[in-house]
Amino acid sequence: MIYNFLESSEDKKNSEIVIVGYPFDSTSSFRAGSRNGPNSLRFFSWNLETFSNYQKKDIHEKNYFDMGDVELPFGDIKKTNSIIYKTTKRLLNSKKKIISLGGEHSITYPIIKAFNEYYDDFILVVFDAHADLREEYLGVKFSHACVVRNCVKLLGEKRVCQLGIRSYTKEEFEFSKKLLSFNEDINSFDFNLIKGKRIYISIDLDVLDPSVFPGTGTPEAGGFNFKDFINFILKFQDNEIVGVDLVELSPEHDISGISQAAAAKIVREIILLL
Ligand SMILES: [Mn+2]
Repeated sequence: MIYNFLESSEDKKNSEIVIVGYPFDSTSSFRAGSRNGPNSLRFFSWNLETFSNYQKKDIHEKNYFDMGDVELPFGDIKKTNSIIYKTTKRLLNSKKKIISLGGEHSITYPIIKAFNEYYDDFILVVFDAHADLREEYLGVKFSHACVVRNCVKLLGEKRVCQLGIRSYTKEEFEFSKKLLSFNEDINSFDFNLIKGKRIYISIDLDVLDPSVFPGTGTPEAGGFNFKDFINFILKFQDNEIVGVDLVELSPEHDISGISQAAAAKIVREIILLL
């Protein structure tokens, strides 16, 4: 049984928001499995109310359409990136706001490439436990371990913020000093840096603490609890959010379902923020 996201509209043409899944996990450096992320998130979304207890609004106030997962050639990162890029371009050209579900974090690069051709001024805000600032990983330039470095090449250093980061090499740490912001402790993030700016938000769900989000390939101790994370992203409600992706949910690493439930609830809040 394949689900769509909670009570999704059937009308793609008139929907302002489109949810799309990219079930790709072929460069995962530790434990693969995020290809099953989008559908498990959809399944768990049916356990949610459409009304947000945080924002006191119902997602039916928005018109959102879940177009399902895009078929991808697993094992071919180049072709996969090209398909993700073209899909994103097509959705942007039809004026959709896009929530992209991974899959692994590598999917963010072709998405950002398309967004950067459509909007030339947004700030990329990345939540992650890992810096992902490597030039290459095991010889693979488009690995999920390099995704933010590749985005910096597209956007420039001063259009990238990283939040919640607690795992990096010495080289990545040195490089991070060039970015607009790089914070392990989110309380030190200066919201003035993005005041009045358009933002794109990329959420690697391993930014959450493994005790609340064990269902991911590369868990890293010392992260956000769920409520702090939701409260933090709600602070972006005054910014124009041009797009969002959620990546690295690997459901087979969490038989309890708490990770899937957390991820689905974050998507509900994101729909209301867009
Ligand atoms: Mn990560």
